[in-house]
Amino acid sequence: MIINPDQILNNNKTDQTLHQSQFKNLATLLNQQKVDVNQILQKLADFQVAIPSWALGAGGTRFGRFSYQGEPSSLEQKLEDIGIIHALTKTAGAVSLHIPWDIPSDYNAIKEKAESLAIKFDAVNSNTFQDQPDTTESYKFGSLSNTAQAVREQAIQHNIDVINIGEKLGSKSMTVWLADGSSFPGQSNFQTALSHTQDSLKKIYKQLPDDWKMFIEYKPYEPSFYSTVIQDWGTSFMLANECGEKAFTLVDLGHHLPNTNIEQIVSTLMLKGKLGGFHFNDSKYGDDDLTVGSIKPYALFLIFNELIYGMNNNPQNPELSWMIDASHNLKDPLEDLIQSLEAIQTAYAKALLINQKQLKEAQINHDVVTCQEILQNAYQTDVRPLVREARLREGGAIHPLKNYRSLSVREQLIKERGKDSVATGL
Ligand code: PSV
Ligand code: MN
Repeated sequence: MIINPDQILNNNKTDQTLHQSQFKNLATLLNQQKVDVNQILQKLADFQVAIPSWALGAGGTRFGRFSYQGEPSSLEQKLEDIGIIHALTKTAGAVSLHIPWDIPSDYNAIKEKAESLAIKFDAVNSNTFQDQPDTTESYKFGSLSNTAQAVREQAIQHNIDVINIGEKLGSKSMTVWLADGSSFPGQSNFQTALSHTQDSLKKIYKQLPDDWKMFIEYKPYEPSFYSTVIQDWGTSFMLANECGEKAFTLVDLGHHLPNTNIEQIVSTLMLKGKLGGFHFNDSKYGDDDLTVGSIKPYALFLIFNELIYGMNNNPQNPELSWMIDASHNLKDPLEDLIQSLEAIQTAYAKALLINQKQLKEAQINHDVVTCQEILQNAYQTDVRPLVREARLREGGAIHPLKNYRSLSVREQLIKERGKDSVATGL
């Protein structure tokens, strides 16, 4: 299914009058505060988030998977789903592929399809956390860190294959996330595992094209429950430094122990020019992969505050690769992704309202109360009309979710693909 821009235009007509008056009120208020509204609108329009190819179907838990009907069963259909989200939100202009789940059979056809939907190929992800039918070695006891050389070599080669696939599609980065670790004390020698991982990453890095970046993702636990080789940002940062200037740390919001100050991690990495990628999701307890902003929207706002500070003050840090990395067990995956995109834009818009000059002054004066007031005034501003206006100016829907339902997208997809189609992924 492909959404015709006229359908969106038509639907917007019903919402236009109310939206215009809400936007006008907000713009007047912001102008009084000397906020450059047009600049914020442009920043919102420019902010594009990659959709992971594995988030278009229903995810599962270890207790079961309840399929969502009309799921995409080919890469082409996955791109079409992202095309739908992008047409409505104008924020999802990229896809992040996971190999081997998404190896194209016809590269030109896939590239053409993506181009026709205004979708770019963002970071490609390798997968050495599952065994594949055509491989000889097993990753049960690790991949790049495995004590067996043959396993490490197979995993290194897989990562190189991923780079080659990404190159054919026009990707410019790869993400390495390892499930490597141990579940019982004594099972693994920490130093050996880390050394092997470092050597393996260096071998992959050697094959990285000059204009590519490598993102190294960390995670404290799961699937390993005692130790994980790349457990935290410090380990990832160290490995990225060891590899070289094209290697960076990737922060996934769900990959922290409870109450970790993620905004401070972001800030440190940007100061050191080593934050490369970002995975959005939300969580209450662990790597819950819930809809962005559904649990801790204020934390997300604080993270955006640091990201904006870094983007404005740290030329040593590259442009970031943004991606949603969530899983949908109960909701329509496309509706969930639309909600996530809305939450990202909202948090970004609120953080853009922070008067950085005033904040700095208050910090220098040790005026703690004013510091808090500045942050909370921005956070408590209802920025939804700004987000809607940014979308509208790009030809998107004022209310993407409402449009999604009124266009009966899911019903259409079920008609086209059937009730039993299942997307690849976890
Ligand atoms: C691991 O939990 C992770 O966050 C990594 O980004 C993976 O590649 C992704 O989820 C999908 O498995
Ligand atoms: Mn992730």
